[in-house]
Amino acid sequence: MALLPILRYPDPRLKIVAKQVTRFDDALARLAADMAETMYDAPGIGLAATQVDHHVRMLVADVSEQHNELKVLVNPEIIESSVETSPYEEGCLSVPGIYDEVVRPAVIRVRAQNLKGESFELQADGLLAVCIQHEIDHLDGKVFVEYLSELKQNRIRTKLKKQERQKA
Ligand code: K1U
Ligand code: ZN
Repeated sequence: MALLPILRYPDPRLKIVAKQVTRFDDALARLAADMAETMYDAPGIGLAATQVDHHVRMLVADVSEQHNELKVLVNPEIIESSVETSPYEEGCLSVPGIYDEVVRPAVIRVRAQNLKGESFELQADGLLAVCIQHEIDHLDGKVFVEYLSELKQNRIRTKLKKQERQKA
């Protein structure tokens, strides 16, 4: 297993729309294992393949307190969303140190495949629903800051550039 480098916003590769997975092979299983290791190490509660520069529709998530309920979703699709919405102060491993409120459907039903290519459905609410929607946005080339005002997005870009300069 390996830790993978995470792309930082506004890297243009975060805008690439990920492709459907058609091969359920050892390479896909290895990528899922590396993504899980990278997510736990960060630490985070989710990670999309896009964030580690692999443009395939796969995400990992674990919102459990014990970090022992890993979910791997291949080709995830939201098939139902509640009308009821709920706000959550989101973060993103590609936008370090920035947290802001995003309003999303409170409950979702998702259809996905596992690493063997078998289809399953799951219903999610609370943090899992937020996390899965955030990760599917990554697979569609969207970063959560795009829900914020242009003014906030400009401030975030300036702050991240400053962070990069201080690191160098
Ligand atoms: O997609 C990502 O960059 C991962 C992101 C997922 C996420 C968090 C919060 C709301 C929506 C989606 C993160 O994991 S950011 C880090 C984080 O939230 C966290 C880290 C350690 C413990 C608990 C939370
Ligand atoms: Zn993110």
